[in-house]
Amino acid sequence: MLVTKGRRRLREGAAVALALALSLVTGGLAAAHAEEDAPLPAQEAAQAQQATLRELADQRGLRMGTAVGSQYLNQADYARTAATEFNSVTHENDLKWETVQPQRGQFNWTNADRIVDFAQQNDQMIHGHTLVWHSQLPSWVRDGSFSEDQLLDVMDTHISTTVGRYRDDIATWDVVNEPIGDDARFRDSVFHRTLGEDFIAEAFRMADRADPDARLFINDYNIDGINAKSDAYYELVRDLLAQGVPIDGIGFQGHLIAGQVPSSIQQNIQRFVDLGLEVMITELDIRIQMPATQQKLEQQARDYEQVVNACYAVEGCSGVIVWGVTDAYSWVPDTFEGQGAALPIDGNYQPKPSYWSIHEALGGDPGPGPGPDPDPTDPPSGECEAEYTVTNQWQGGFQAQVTVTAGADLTGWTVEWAFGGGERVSHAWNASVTSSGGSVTATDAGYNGTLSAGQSTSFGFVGTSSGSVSEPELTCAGS
Ligand code: 9MR
Repeated sequence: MLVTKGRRRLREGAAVALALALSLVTGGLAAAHAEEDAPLPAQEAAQAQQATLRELADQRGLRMGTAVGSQYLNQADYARTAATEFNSVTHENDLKWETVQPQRGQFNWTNADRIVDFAQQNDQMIHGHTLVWHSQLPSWVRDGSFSEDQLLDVMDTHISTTVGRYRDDIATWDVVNEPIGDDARFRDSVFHRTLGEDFIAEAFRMADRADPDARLFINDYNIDGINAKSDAYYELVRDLLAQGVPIDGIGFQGHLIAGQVPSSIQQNIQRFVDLGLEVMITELDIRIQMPATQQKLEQQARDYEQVVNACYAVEGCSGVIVWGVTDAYSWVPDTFEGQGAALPIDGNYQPKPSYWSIHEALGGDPGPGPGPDPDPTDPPSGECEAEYTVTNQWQGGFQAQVTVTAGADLTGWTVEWAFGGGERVSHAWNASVTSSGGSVTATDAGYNGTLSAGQSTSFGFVGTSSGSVSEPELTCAGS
């Protein structure tokens, strides 16, 4: 592995956001904060207090980001939701070449700065998007008829000025975006036509010179699962690393379709991590053929859960960025006729089932559904109950999730089981897991130990199997 630069994980400030306001389940996300001071009956208030996605992600040191448009930041619901639910922002369009340098040498930072200021006011990370891309490229570059040296100079000016300006503000960058097409070959662009594939290495070197501390990513769509295009990226980044090119990560954009999440996503993340790269899901949305029925929204929730769990299961996948704050402003309906509802938060800032499946995957409450009934008037009869679900399976391995529901107010819990078919836990999250042979003991991870009667939390793990994968009997004890 040839990653030579220091790894800059989450920014300190953004990871310490535990004092953020709590949101209310019932009133929607933004409305919740507007009503923060309104009196509530005690029991209702206890039920209503939920950690935000941001708080849960901060507790686990993960990125939970969103794409943001500067034109919406003056809307209170939008700004409040972007700030409270996410610990990272990405400029959806405002940092692209055509916006920042529409004419040669004329830089305009107005909209880009608004988002940087917003992120700083809210102690959020920024994932910089994007420096070299064939699209949203001004015509003076696209049609410029530059020589090799001239184009390198044009790229260097753009990259060094942009990265240099935000050197203290932006810690991770999509340096090159979408250089390979769905045919798994280099995409035609002014950069590739003029410089060949070397334009990629050159762009990374330029960004590294402008900010040697920044973590530099290559980014694309349709590379979430193992396929010809992600294979081409695997070869490409392996070559770049072998040449000593300063590349730190790969972004899987994750523009997906409900019901069609690639089953190999976790293995695919793992193989890039094994090369020494950081993986991030950079632009997640999962679109639905409209109208969005409850059934489709629940399918979408399972899909979000699959993607985020695939990331959380691999050490080296640093988190997830969803491509928009609310369905109201998603790019999807404008691009795919008849499709939409692709984000976890709807057009009225209400949490959707997919919001809750992410919430649960992060160790929070599963919300009103899908998942076990969280109705606190009907808690299990003992101290707690645990439900075991195999969420993914492949040759030699599987992934499982266990949901613990409290029957009484608890300050900690322990779940035990014995595997019947030679399975073993290899890597767990949201619980501390010890094994002796096939006997497993899982205790809460501290932050998810306190549950009131009827409340649930989940943990998960990746396991190995030598044959069948069974669903064992669980016992759950509280403290
Ligand atoms: O969401 C962006 C949309 O508003 C723009 O019109 C579009 C222009 O190409 O770009 C969208 O964002 C893209 C991102 O920058 C790169 N990956 C694909 C995203 C969706 O098209």
